[in-house]
Amino acid sequence: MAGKVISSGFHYTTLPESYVRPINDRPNLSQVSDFSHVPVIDIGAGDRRLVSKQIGDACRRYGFFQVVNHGVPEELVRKMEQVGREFFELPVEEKMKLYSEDPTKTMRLSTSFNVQKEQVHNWRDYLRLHCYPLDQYSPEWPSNPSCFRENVGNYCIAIRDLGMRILEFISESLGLEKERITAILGEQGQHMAINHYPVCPEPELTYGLPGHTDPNALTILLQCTLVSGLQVLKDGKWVSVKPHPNAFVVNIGDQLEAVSNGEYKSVWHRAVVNSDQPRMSIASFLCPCNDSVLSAPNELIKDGSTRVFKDFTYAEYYKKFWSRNLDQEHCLEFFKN
Ligand SMILES: O=C(O)CCC(=O)C(=O)O
Repeated sequence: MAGKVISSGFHYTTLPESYVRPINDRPNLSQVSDFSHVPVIDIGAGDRRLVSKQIGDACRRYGFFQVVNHGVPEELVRKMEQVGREFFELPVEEKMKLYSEDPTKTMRLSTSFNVQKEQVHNWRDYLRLHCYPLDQYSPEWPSNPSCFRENVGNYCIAIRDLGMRILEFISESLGLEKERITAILGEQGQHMAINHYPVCPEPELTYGLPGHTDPNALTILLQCTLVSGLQVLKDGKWVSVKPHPNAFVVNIGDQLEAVSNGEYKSVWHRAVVNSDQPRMSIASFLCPCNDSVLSAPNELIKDGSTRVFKDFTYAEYYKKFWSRNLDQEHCLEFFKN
């Protein structure tokens, strides 16, 4: 079992065979440009109409944006990063106590993406946590490092609040009442993936995470330590999203694409690795309530437009998502009318 995670302390000089992608499925890093146009939106600016317009434009054109002046205290972010780093520095035997390949588990350390389904592995270890309701889930989180639960819990509360504020802006940007989208999503769950990408001996041959879209509603990503790695598909080309100091990267997940009747896109993105330094990213996912029906509100079906997607529950969607490999066709395709 201990051989399964790559953050084992072992120093790799070549990439193990099971991580090597076929030639037509490699990151082609030299062809990736820096994305200078990632909208960076000051969401504390005060002018609600302007902020929701900027967010709406970003959702329509890119499916993602960065937010600054977001109200999440820097101290909370620093403590979250620190405890995430300390966790992955623990001895491998300690970490492996939490290892599982079962995606239905509410707390687990794992590796790659879906080890039991995929053909080629990804250069990533991750700690996946359910985070809401906090009182229900935090007692099962790692107790080592000792401040893990406190630091992660405080971060989760602040991120959830930020996510709800962003969803209100998104709702308004679609011309809907502020609470309309959150009402459709129901009592939302919250998950977190602390992604650790160790130094990779041959980054040209593999991915940290291959291209995928997110199955949830909204993702709030912290790119730690300002090491680049996130890339987004824009107009058919992969572009790098350079970390912006004190910013979170926000992207629309599949459920917001469905609820917006396809107006906002859940974009393909991926993580690449590098041979110089490890990288950590912390993804927080807001997920609709399991039995919420993800259906675009009638207000959005106008001027002769039709419903792009069938009605489905989040539980149905999530099951389908995890039954597949990550980089197959867009999971929403299965739910189109
Ligand atoms: O590490 C990153 O920048 C991307 C992470 C990601 O896409 C994910 O956790 O789903």
